[in-house]
Amino acid sequence: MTKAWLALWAALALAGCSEQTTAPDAAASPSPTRKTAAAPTKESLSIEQFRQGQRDSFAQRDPESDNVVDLATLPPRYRKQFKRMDADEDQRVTRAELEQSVTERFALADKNKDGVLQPAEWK
Ligand SMILES: [Ca+2]
Ligand SMILES: [Ca+2]
Repeated sequence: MTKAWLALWAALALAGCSEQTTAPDAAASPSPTRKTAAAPTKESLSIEQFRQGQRDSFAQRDPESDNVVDLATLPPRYRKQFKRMDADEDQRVTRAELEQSVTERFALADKNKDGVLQPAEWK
């Protein structure tokens, strides 16, 4: 799961401006679906998806499930990702720090404040 996510992130980051910035809209769907926030497309991420991805990643790095990930135990390529979450810089990322970081990072990245991250927004 984590690998898949990282691969997705990497792919999207590398892809940069993808062609599919516009979602084919409504017209084709006859069902009266209630529209809330911008519907996440295949390439965009809702806060829930974003959070879930980060939680999955955290869980995989926390095999003993004590809700703490020690940066020293991480392979270097993950260390950078987790270091950004380490608000008090004690070289450990707690579950609380993860949740806080996820919320902040999503808000920062969601430039048009539609509650969804489009590929162009997380570059
Ligand atoms: Ca910490
Ligand atoms: Ca957005």
